[in-house]
Amino acid sequence: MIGQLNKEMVQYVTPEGHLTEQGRSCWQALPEESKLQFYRWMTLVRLFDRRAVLLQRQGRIGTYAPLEGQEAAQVGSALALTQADWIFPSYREHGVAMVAGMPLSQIFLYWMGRVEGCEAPEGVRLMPPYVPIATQIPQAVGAAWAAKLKGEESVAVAYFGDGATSEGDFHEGCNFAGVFQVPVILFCQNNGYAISVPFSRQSATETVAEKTAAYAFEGVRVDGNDVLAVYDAMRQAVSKAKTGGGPTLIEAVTYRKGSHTTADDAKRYRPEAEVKEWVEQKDPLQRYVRLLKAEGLLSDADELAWEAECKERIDLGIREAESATPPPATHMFEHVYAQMGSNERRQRQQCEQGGGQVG
Ligand SMILES: Cc1ncc(C[n+]2csc(CCOP(=O)(O)OP(=O)(O)O)c2C)c(N)n1
Ligand SMILES: [Mg+2]
Repeated sequence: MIGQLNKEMVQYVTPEGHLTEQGRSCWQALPEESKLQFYRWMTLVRLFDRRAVLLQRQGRIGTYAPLEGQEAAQVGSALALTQADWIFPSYREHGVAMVAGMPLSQIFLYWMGRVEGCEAPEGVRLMPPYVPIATQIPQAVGAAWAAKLKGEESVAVAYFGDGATSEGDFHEGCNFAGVFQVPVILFCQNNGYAISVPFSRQSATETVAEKTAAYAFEGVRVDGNDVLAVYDAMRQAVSKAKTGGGPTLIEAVTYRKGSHTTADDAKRYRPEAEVKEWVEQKDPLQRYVRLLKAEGLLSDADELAWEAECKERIDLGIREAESATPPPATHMFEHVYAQMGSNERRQRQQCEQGGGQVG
């Protein structure tokens, strides 16, 4: 609630896979197909992620930012959006991108360093991944303001991490969103770390959600490994924004099971017991599978069949990405400067003279 410090964490499904009281009413209102969609997307996202790490190890992609552990936060939130909504992701939001309609081949292409991986298909309102931390926040706020001025029924969502809340862009975005009451959702996946820096060294407040009290809009703290709770929090924020109720910040409390990127080693800064607890007891996919099985909606055979289908889709995505025509080397000069300096112009010329092909 506005003005209150929100430290409570909303949970609909316990780590054991049981519905809480709040969870049960949400569950009962959902059609069976939607219940299965959460599972299907989380599985596809997880298998994609594991495969991408392997491809990086084989030298077939450059660097990769793994998301395993954050599937529920991404899938639950993205499934509450429509094609009218604008998405401003960070570099770890492959799950959001997939649900939004980005083909797997293009997500692989992005991590192969290809510009084709940045351009979403027609009708998919997904920006390229933002690597400079928090820059997407004021941009999403601006897009939401534009939608409001145009009378468009859409929201803009900025996805970012806990580390981004230490940046000025976060606070400027929050301030503007609160003053102008724009239809924006600030979706923070608090995975506990900004690379090696724990949340306690980034923030004097215990939670991200409570920070919105200073900007006079609602902050909601939700169990980010609980797909149902995330979906419902996002659904409510979207509906509020579309009916003139203004911004919401959602803090999804989660954990990345692996390293920050394939260039990092998380063992050097995270206690083993902490990792073990999140991996073995709080896993978002296992928790949801337990619920589906207890409710008789999923069998072991269904699971195997869906995993096989995911594998086929991922294989196809890799084949498509790897068979894309290699770019001319001169591509490295594109999309960086509006006007190139004399050094870059000279280097580009040399590159062209050298044949301009790579790969
Ligand atoms: C403006 C800026 N400063 C520093 C970096 C280097 N950097 C890359 S990722 C990262 C940590 C971000 O942590 P968080 O926002 O929690 O997101 P997470 O990676 O945990 O998803 C930093 C500091 C950057 N990309 N941009
Ligand atoms: Mg983080």
